[in-house]
Amino acid sequence: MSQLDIQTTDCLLIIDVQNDFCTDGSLAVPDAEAIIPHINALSHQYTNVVLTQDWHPAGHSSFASSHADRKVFESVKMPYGDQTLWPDHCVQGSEGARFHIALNTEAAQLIIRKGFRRAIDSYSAFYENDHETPTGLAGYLRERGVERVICVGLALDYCVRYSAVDARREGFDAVVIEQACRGIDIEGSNDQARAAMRDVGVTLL
Ligand code: VGL
Ligand code: ZN
Repeated sequence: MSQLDIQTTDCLLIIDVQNDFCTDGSLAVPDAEAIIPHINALSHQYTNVVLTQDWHPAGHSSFASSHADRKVFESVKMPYGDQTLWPDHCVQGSEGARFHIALNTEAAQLIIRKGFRRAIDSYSAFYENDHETPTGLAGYLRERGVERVICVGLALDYCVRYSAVDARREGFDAVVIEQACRGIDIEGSNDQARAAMRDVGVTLL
């Protein structure tokens, strides 16, 4: 299946299309900009459109620079579980945190900011990385009558993956349009993400 039968009860969830995840950004995802024309074309077709924005305070605990003797992409134990350490990225108010200039943001009704608490990261648009603290998105979507979440954006293996899995956990149907996503792909993480999403009934297109 390459085309979706779009419903008014769908929500297009556009995840983290921000400068720091694009070329020359601090956590650049390979070929990230290639997805933007696809996403812009999609955003005109959906009644409900939500953007997410990774939004960290300076010195965030997910930054390798916040930990003595730790390197980027190493994993550390946090009270809420294992946490991968990242280059500083998407710092609140910075150029890197802004949406990419080519992304059409006009169709969006809501922007969910996440990762704004210093001590905890948030990959998913629904829950922080403790998998307990909600962002409020599930309630918003339910009140709006949304039944299915269509996920696109960055990065396939982190924020897209956890958002799609949590959409299923919250009882929504979930679809990931792969041509409108790109992954970081650390040690096979793209394939792990695909398997994890399929396991919980996410449709990968
Ligand atoms: C993301 C790593 C750290 C993402 C955000 O948007 O996938 N990945 N922060
Ligand atoms: Zn982040």
